[in-house]
Amino acid sequence: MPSIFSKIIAREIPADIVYEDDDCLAFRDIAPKAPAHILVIPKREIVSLADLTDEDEAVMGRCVVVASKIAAQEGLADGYRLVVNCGDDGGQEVPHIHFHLLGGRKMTWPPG
Ligand code: D5M
Repeated sequence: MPSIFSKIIAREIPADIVYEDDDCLAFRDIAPKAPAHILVIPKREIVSLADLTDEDEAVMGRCVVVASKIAAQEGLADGYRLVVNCGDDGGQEVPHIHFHLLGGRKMTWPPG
């Protein structure tokens, strides 16, 4: 089932895109929770971590490498956090798997 992120991939709705390749897209979160808050997504429609299969291994690995490169581009030399929310208890709202890249401030632990 296409989500709002599929519409961003298709350029049907606008987004502040910071990176794109054949497999991944990254754009700024519309409701940032940190000075830098970027979402990195596979273009493939995967709902959540709970839906991953062996075929998704390469694209998910690619998303992590992309997040690392973006963090460097954003100047997050003091560190950052890469988060995936999964399902209701995990706080996932958009049913298209995504990494939250958060940085630019000191993070707290544990998350709420
Ligand atoms: O996080 C879903 C995230 O997606 C949340 O931080 C807001 C963000 N979001 C929702 N719609 C948009 C658009 N249109 N552009 C950019 N960012 C968006 P979750 O982990 O599912 O709770």
